[in-house]
Amino acid sequence: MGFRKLITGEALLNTFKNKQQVKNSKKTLSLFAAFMLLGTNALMAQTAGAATDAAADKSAMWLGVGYYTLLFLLACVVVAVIGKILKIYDLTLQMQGKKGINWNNIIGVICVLFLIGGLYGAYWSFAEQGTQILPESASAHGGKIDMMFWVTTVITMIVFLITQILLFGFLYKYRGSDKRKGYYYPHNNTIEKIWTIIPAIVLTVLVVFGFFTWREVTNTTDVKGDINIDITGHQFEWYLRYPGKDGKLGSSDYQVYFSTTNYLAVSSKDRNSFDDLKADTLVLPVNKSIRLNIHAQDVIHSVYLPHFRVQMNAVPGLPTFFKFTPTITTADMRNRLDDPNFNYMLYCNKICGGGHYNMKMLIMVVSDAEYQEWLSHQKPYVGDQLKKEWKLADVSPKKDLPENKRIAINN
Ligand SMILES: [Cu+2]
Repeated sequence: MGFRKLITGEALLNTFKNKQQVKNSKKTLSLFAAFMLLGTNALMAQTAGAATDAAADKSAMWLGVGYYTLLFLLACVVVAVIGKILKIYDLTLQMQGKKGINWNNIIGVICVLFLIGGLYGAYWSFAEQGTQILPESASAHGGKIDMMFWVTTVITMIVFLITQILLFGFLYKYRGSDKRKGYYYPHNNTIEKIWTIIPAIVLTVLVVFGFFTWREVTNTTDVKGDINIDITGHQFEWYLRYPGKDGKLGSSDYQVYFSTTNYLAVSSKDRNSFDDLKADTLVLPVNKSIRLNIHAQDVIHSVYLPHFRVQMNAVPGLPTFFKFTPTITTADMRNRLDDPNFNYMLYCNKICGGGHYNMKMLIMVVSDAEYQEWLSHQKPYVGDQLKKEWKLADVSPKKDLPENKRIAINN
């Protein structure tokens, strides 16, 4: 009972009038302190014991929940007690015939402090996290996407600064005072027009700017690209298929069943597929236009190459594509960033299931000569087993290289 009254703050005023209740609230506070100590000890015991089984983990979790709930309640009590102390102080001042606390001034100052703290927080996140931003774009079109990003960021930052300073500045400047009376000002058409039309124009410009940029990046009359690569998302990895010597990728067929030998459901009727190659690293020659043909076998995935400002959904049954030109080799980017361990990566950017977090692939951008060298060491997609299944023993006489002889360009 004392507990509930305490947090509502209802009893606290009486607390100072009634000795019995002072006693009660003291008891309650002591009880809280005991709980807190108990909670801390129990948590520490759990950590020290390093219990790893699930049951212990769960009980530790509930202990944590209990601990933070108590901490929150204690914080409420502290705020209520401080409030009541100030109230008593206020009343004492008034009883002595002095002016009471000017709450309007206090709240006005708190608003200004909040503004300063908030602006510092915004500055801090730019200063701290700003360094974690992606490096310069490594693709030909990436600069346009970056431009759009920066224009949007600058506009929203200007709006953020103006609105926050006006909001909290006005709260301070026009805080309650005995010297002036609030003016009832329900409506003004001019103001309504200004704050509707200006954001509408700015947003329209941003949307149109975005529309044209996206169109420029994706709508190209030459949809083929210098190199066609098939990329297929599957929970939770990516499969690659490169064109062989003919430079053409064989088509896949939705009527073909997936199997361990033909996991991309490639059509045996398309001769172009007979020399196609499989790979486990996305190796790209620099300054060549790359067309990624994007597929998915189970759920929606998303092909995301942040360093190249490329992203496109991989939708089962609906092949998509993205054409782009890498402009900076991995080695060059390592030099520019002064980071010998830097690597371009391809990620899945759709939460596609339990293994999504690890659905990634290494990308290497290399010179054309290095690319050709690497390509010559890749295994054919149509392996010996699949050749037998398709009765194609004579199609590709070149024998598969053993696994350990494949050149790892990523080292
Ligand atoms: Cu995925």
